[in-house]
Amino acid sequence: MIKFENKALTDSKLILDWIEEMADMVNPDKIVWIDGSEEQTQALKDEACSTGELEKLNEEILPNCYLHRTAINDVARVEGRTFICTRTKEDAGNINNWMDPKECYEKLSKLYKNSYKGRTMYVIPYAMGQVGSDFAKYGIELTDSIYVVLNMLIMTRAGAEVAKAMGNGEGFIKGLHARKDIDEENRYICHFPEDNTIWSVNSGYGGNVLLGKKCFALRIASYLGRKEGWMAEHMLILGVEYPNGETKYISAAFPSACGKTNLAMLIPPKAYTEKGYKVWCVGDDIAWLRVGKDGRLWAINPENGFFGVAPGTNEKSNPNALATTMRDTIFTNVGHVLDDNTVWWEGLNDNAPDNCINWKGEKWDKTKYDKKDKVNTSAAHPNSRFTALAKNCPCISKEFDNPAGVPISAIVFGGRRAKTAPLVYQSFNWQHGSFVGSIMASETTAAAAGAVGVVRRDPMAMRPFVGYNMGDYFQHWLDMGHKIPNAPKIFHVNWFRTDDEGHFIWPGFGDNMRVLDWILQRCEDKVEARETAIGYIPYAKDINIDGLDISVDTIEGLLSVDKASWLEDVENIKAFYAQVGDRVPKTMYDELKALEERLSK
Ligand code: OXD
Ligand code: MN
Repeated sequence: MIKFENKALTDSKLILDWIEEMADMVNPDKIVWIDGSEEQTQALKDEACSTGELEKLNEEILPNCYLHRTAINDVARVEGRTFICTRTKEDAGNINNWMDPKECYEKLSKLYKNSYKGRTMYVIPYAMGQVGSDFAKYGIELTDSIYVVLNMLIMTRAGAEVAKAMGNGEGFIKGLHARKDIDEENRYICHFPEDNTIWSVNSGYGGNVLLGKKCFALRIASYLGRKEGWMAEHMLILGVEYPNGETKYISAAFPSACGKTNLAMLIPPKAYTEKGYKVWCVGDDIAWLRVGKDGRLWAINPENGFFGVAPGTNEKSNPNALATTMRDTIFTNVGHVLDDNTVWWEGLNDNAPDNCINWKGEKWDKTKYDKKDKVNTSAAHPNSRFTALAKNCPCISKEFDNPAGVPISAIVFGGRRAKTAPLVYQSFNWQHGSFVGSIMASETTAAAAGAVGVVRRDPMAMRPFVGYNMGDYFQHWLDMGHKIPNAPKIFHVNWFRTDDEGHFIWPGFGDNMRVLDWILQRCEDKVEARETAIGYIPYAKDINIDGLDISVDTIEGLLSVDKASWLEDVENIKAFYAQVGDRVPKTMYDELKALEERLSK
């Protein structure tokens, strides 16, 4: 019989047998259930501080905030080490790494063997979605890391209540994480969608080890969504409140480094706030979408917190995110300001501290900072993070906890394109909108290593997160269109068009509200649009530029469609579809052909 340090939170045989099986393999000294209580959470924080895993920050300035540093070789998600282990390779598809499940279980079992020796196994029962709602799904993560426990307590609803809601455990997601040696060569993030299982080993970095997030809420959930007729998407959800108090909801998918968290927490420009417009954040990263009884698409944010990128977050770019991090937050790999025991990151303000420990744990020399070598010269790692509670966000929507979710009026796709994509366009219908999502792309920036301006296709911003064959995922989007009588309209935006000197033309940030305004007007047939080869484009006069130092001519330019560069893009899309392989639906090829024909006219 398995022995726990504290009272087991379930008597489900299914769950207890599985824990026993895992414990037999990893061989922990102790097994502790995470109940979510204040007392247990505080005791774990104290323990982590005593071992150096966490450092307590200034209680007056940053109450209940902590700092953690990961290993230097373990600072980001690792797509190359992430596997989808379906029985056949075809079911994982060409875009995913695949391993045979049997082979993978065997390989990882060897790595896990006795890996918890001398350590504690923490058992975290957690929910993605509001406990008890139709959307909610449950999981248990076993981990040997207090950092993981404390992050999961922010990012998910976790603890005794959840264990109770899990009942006999039917269908729960089985997650096993072991820090082991943080050995890159033996780092694996493996998903077994056919077994509801996630195994992660040799990492301690958030995206690889907070198994509720990318692993469950996107990879496993996308697989379940296809099977069960719903969608798990890499989307923010926001609500635009009108002066009359009515709120309309938008979900939006962007690849990383396109300002998703900023858009989710947008503060509208004066021209709007003066009239009484407000924007509310429901989620900044993941949306689960289901067809409601009313035939509309309803969305929840299955998470409970934000795992946001710190650098670049400041009073101007995202005051709401900054305010969210001022309490109850775990900072990872940011600079540690010794004078007042606070944190600092590049782009927080102009006061780079003199007396600072960098993300590697070394004394930081701010005079050596080199924009071209941020990883080695900055105080904070470029991918340093804050883990913060959604409920601490000043603009969190009152619907955040609503188990029914919010009805979505518009789905927005976006990418970072210097020239090709206009500021905004609307797809002709759901099928064409799905095609628009499937051809999403971003150009690499000077900030990333490698060539600048290389187009990376990232369908629906889900390239690293679809838990099955990307071609089948496209088909699932098309199929969903037939199941949503009152479907959202689908749009594409691009905040990143540049002039000939490479400067961004559109101001972005809060001014993106002006584009959301047009989008919502289109959803209600309140504004006309111009039909073009790629979709419906606004008349320049219909983008509100009140208070903006931009002319209607500039907007006209931002909305222009250069057919030659689009035709070039068509070739790139053909190559990408070929790479996705033979499960790309014929309908998508038909849409591509139709686009090419319209462009060639
Ligand atoms: C994230 C990501 O951390 O998309 O949200 O990488
Ligand atoms: Mn993300």
